[in-house]
Amino acid sequence: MEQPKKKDSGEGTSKKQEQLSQYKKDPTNKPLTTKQGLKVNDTNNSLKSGERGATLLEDFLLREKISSFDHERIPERIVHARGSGAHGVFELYKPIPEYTKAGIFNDTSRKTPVFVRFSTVAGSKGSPDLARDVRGFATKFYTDEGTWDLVGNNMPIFFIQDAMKFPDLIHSVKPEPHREIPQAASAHDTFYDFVSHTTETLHNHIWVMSDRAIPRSLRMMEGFGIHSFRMINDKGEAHFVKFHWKPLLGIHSVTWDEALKINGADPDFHRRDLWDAIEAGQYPEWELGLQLIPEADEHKFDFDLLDPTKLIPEEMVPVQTVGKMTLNRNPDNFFAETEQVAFLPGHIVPGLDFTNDPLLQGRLFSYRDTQLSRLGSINFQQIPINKSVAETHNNQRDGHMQMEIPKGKTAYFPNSIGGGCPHLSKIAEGAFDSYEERIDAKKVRTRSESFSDHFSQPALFYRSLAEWEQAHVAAAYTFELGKCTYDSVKSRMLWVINQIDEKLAQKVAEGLGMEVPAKIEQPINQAIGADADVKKHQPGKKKNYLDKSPALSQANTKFDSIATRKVAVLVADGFSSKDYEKVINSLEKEGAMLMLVAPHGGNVKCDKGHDHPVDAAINTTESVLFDAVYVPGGKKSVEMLVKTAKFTKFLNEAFKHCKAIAANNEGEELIDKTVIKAFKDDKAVFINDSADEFRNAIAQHRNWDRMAVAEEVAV
Ligand code: HDD
Repeated sequence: MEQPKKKDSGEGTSKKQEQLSQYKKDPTNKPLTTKQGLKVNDTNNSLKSGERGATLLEDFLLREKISSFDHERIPERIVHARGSGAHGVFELYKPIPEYTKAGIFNDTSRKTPVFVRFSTVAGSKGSPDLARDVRGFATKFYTDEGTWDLVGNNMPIFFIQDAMKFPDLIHSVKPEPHREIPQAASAHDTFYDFVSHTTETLHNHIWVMSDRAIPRSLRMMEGFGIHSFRMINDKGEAHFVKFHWKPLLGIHSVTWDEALKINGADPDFHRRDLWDAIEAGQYPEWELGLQLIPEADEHKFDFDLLDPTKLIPEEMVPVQTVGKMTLNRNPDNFFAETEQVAFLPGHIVPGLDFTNDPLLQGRLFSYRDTQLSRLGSINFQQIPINKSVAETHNNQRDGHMQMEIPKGKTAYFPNSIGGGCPHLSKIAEGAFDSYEERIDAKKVRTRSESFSDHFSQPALFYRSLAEWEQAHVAAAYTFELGKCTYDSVKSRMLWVINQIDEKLAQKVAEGLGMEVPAKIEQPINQAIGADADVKKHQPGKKKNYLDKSPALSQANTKFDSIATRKVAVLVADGFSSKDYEKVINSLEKEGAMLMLVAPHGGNVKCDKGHDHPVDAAINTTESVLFDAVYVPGGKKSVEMLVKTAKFTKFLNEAFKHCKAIAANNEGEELIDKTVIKAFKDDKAVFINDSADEFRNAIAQHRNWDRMAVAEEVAV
């Protein structure tokens, strides 16, 4: 397959890339050495006393090699262990000095280097990519004023309101401790036991039941900073701000049936997809959007801006687009970069600040703490991927793996022996100063009553979805609860879902073969301290301050591009080169990736006798790895395809997953062997139609109108 021309990868063009290049090592034409630089003559045999003799302790080559190997692993992240990263750049569209003095938001000529790590939350490092889960979306901006980390997710809210509950949440969703089952899955008793008792989780939870939890690509999902942060201008005035990443390719997902199958066919599906797109020069892009709220409007909403389980509907506060991020370079080494990168919500720059969101406040402690056990030293910020591009000087000293050589006699402040250096900076010179927020309160261990509305926003989300999306949510609840074994847990969940939407609860109850309970025995929300007035903290009655928020539905995303869409072309020897070229010319010029799937590997010959390299032999691939399927004509080719059952399965499955399917001339004979025969008038099935129509259907991502019949297809 011809690859689109690779754009400039940006290598060496940013301060960060220049800095990283000092640490890179290339073994080409270099001798193998020990870690201390000795050239090695034999790395296959240990030193022995005699040919068949015992190995000698003296063998430092053996000891160094084995010992280094023994210590290759570091603890995986307790959450977000499975991840994929990429380098890129952030560019500002327009300065916003009225909101913030941060350099990154004031200088449109800057190309701020970034490193982004996407992740799943619950699974281990080697877990499959298509788990039903939240996706982490963490961005490290290497700004001239210091590193800023925006450590967000692909959903705009979080499960819990107070960091104190984070270990409970994570312990409930992780594999159950007695037998370490299930891996990378929320569908088990302990998670639903927790969720059903902790109704603040419901909003994030219903997002996880939606298609947002099974993205088609990391490049096709939104990102959110979640918390309300603060932007501060040079007059010291503050605005609350919520950060949004909007993917230029739109927000698209796979179906649950596909997700399950992709996890078997290619557990690295998302990681590979991100890597391949960047290698092909099809750089993923997101626009950065801001929702800004003047400090004076803090209490104007029906919810609390400090509550991370609430979003601000875009229809109430529009998202202003201020810049664009492009990921244009794959890492050179997974461990050195993607594994060792350390994000800290506490990494901010002048012009930005935190709020009192109690989840954010706890995060400010947790991330630094976790890096100490994960990376092993207070010097983790000296690891190349974590190193600031702004110069660093301070009196913090020593520790494991100190990589720098701080000169001078003094390591304290104030000093006169060292000339008072490193010296303090004035705020006008760019020093960080915290926003002067007035706090005058009693010290209390409690939850604000303004956080107790747990049902309004999950209901708003559900109401805002298209019918097909709602059907997916119902199926997801039914699947997840169907995997639970405690009736008490399932019943409590049904009561809780009923508070969101009665018809939804009814549908799930039918799937479980249970009744929706009219009431529950104990108070649901036990997330408050034992002495607290539990009644006071029961979730309040659902409010309706906005009927629908269209921005929440994937039905309203972008459907204009077919860039990077993978189209399987089913061929055998003798396929029609005329048919093939017509389609390939139309789709490839817009960046779609056509891949030849044939009965065998190697080459296939078209009817003109030319060899075409096969991208995948049918026994090594599955239709779930593609976005659309095309069958060109060619008598001999189609006769061969018809004989191989896997091609029929391939098409049936693509049909089941509502994908665009096209065939020309004899290609129709293969279609006639599949369920598609009865659905040739489907709006995403094209028999001898124009390549443009096929293109438009691919851009639509899926034909969800097909869903009802597609569900009946048994593959
Ligand atoms: Fe967290 C990692 C996102 C709440 C404690 N978190 C981590 C990562 C992401 C998030 C994307 C992976 C970063 C990477 O790629 O290395 N976490 C969130 C979001 C939250 C959130 C969006 C809520 C809005 N997290 C949260 C709380 C706590 C933590 C409340 C603890 C009190 N998170 C961690 C951690 C991790 C982490 C244990 C594991 C690895 C790491 O930090 O570096 O400290």
